[in-house]
Amino acid sequence: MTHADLRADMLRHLTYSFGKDPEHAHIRDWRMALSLAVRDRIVDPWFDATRKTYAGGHKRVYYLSMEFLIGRLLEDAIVNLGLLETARDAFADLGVDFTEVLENEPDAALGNGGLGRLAACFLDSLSTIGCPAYGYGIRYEHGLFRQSFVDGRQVEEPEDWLLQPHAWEFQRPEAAFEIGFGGSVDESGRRAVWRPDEMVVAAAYDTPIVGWQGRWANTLRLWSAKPVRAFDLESFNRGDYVGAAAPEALARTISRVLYPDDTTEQGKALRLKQEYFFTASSLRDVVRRYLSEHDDLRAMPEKVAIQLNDTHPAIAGPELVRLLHDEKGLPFEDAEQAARGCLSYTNHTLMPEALERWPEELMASLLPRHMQLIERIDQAHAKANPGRKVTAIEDGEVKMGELSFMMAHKVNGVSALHTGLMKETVFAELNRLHPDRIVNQTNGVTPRRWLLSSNPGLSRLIDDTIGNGWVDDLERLSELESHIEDNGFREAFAEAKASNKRELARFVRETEGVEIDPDAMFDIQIKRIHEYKRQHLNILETIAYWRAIQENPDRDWTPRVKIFAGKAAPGYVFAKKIIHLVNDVARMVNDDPVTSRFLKIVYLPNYNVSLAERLIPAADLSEQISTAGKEASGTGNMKFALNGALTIGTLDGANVEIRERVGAENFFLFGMTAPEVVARRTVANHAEKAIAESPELARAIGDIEDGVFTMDDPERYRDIAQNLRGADYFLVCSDFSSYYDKQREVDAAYRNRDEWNQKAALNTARSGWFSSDRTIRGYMNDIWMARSAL
Ligand code: GL2
Repeated sequence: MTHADLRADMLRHLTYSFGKDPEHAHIRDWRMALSLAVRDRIVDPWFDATRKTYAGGHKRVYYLSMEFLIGRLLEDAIVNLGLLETARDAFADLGVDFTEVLENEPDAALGNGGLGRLAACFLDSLSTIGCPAYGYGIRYEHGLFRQSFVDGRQVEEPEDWLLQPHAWEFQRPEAAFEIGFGGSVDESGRRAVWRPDEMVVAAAYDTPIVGWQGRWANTLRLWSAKPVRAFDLESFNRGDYVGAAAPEALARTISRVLYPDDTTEQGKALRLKQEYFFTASSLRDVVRRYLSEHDDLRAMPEKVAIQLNDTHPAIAGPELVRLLHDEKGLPFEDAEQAARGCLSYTNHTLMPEALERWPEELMASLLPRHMQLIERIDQAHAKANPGRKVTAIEDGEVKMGELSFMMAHKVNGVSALHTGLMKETVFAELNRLHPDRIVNQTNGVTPRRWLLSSNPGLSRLIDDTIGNGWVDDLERLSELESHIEDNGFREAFAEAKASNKRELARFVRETEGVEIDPDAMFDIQIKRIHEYKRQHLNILETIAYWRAIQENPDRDWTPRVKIFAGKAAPGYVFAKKIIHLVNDVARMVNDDPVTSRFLKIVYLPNYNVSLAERLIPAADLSEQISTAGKEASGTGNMKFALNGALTIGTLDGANVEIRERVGAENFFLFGMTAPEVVARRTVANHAEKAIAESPELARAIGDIEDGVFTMDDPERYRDIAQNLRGADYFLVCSDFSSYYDKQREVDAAYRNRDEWNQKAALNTARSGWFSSDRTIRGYMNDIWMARSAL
């Protein structure tokens, strides 16, 4: 396709799809026109993929996820179709700024963080590999809230990406299911019959997801909740206009908002409704599709693999048993076996407060038949495993992790360390009873978005050095290693980074009004705010460094810019305080005439996928400093290493594997190991002792307590200081010295810029294993028994 063809297609859409004269087109009109022109190119490969799947009788993978954090889709599609230059040229002809067009697209923020972004990377890899697959989720009207700061405090505003027409989806009025809630179970007949007393319609919206070079495209099918009857005419005629619109409002509530918290479980009825809503519609769709080609439901596992992304869709176990047993008439045992043959479950966290448990009472009132089936599944498990202690129901609650485990043929963790801990802790007994069930699949990230498209400078250099085979075979980055000795290559590598940093400095100046020096070290921590991720460890170290510079301003300090971004759950008071603290410290430090040559702090608001794409390519140092044993994997850590940042981190999650691969000498390790963390917690007054041993830490905490950063309100951070001096569950104090000292090693290392560049380039060259293509192949071989249809 030439740029003239693309331009003609855009002009046609502008005119005939949107009724706009090019003379009066806004950036948004151009963006929509380009999106439709690009989408047109995806439809044929998409249809082809569906035809091939049917014709070849291929097994299909169904990825059920409450979250798909896909971000912008236009550039991704353009890059995968190889149309980047074509589109750039088409806009040059038209005199329209292409970058502005791309940046006009709102982020689809249908996820909280790593778990949702992983699902999006998996979609890209499934299509690139040509594995027939569907992503199933919820079409939230409001994705993750928009964050801004007022006097340094986080303020949340609703996100409304669907207020404008969405270019990528196709509505499927024919694919709709009625989903019930509540009611009773009639057991008078041969089969139990559930009679719900509330019904909503699940309506499907399909987005094609095209893989690298347009060879294959899968479908992301998102469900939107609608009323069975849109409008209550009777109420309207009575003059009750609010009542007339009530059915619509009530039904729509289910797919209205994404819950903005991924680390605590609040057991809200609406959340359980959301979970059942999308799981039940997806499973009905799966069974319908299977029966359109086959008739033996017992053989379903040969053609159907269903992955549960965390326990959010865990109700899939009982629901699939219900469909096969109650509705299709299979004996319970056969239904259970067929369901288990299809289902597998990914665990993403060991933190007890994040593991879902639902009150039996709530489950029984919202899903009465499912509650009965959960009991039956649990009893069957007890019978098959005499003497077992573990149960799916305990203290009046249904434990969704245990239920998922019992109903899955495979259960996986997301990094080697996490999978090991899963076996030893949360699922210790279940692992003993089913020793082959738990497997590891270390997370990965798509190189199309996280290198090729977000870091064009570095990508070009890699292409010029080893060709472009790395894009769908990322391990080929290892071919770069032999070039690292070459001065010319190292300089070009350094220049790609420097150019990304200059671009970020411009962005920070324009959006925040803060001047940062592109020659300083860019030290970046971007992720959700949580005590276990320890942004407060980072800011304490920053305060200590600031004091050290103040005391000795004539020393030759290594200039740094500390960059933070990330949202706190609206109800997570401590996390919000951490944000406020960072902003307060930033204000003081950035204005300090003595130190500001050496140290700047920037907290960028509204962290999302697009901002990550801007920040990661410009990083020198990646902060991965969670309390060991708490971060299941991390995926940001992989994106940074791939883009040539060095990591400062603990032995947690995938950091362990990153360090193994990039080499211990190219990774700044600090802190306690997971077993040391457990032991340290038993030491009386561990925090107090750590503070007594570190004058830097004592002073930093003292500064916070004395109101150095909060002259207007010295009490503001009392509770943070108290927490640090007291329980300090996440061991910020105990890891402080090790972290502070390691940061000084980082300073020294950064001064030898050539050696640093070499280490950075080695990080890129050795990160090929962290491609989500590798992860997906692992799932296909070890869990789904699925093959590429290409
Ligand atoms: C998470 C884990 O916290 C994170 O370590 C992991 O990388 C991702 C993806 O496996 O899953 N679990 C979770 O609930 N969220 C995560 O990011 N939100």
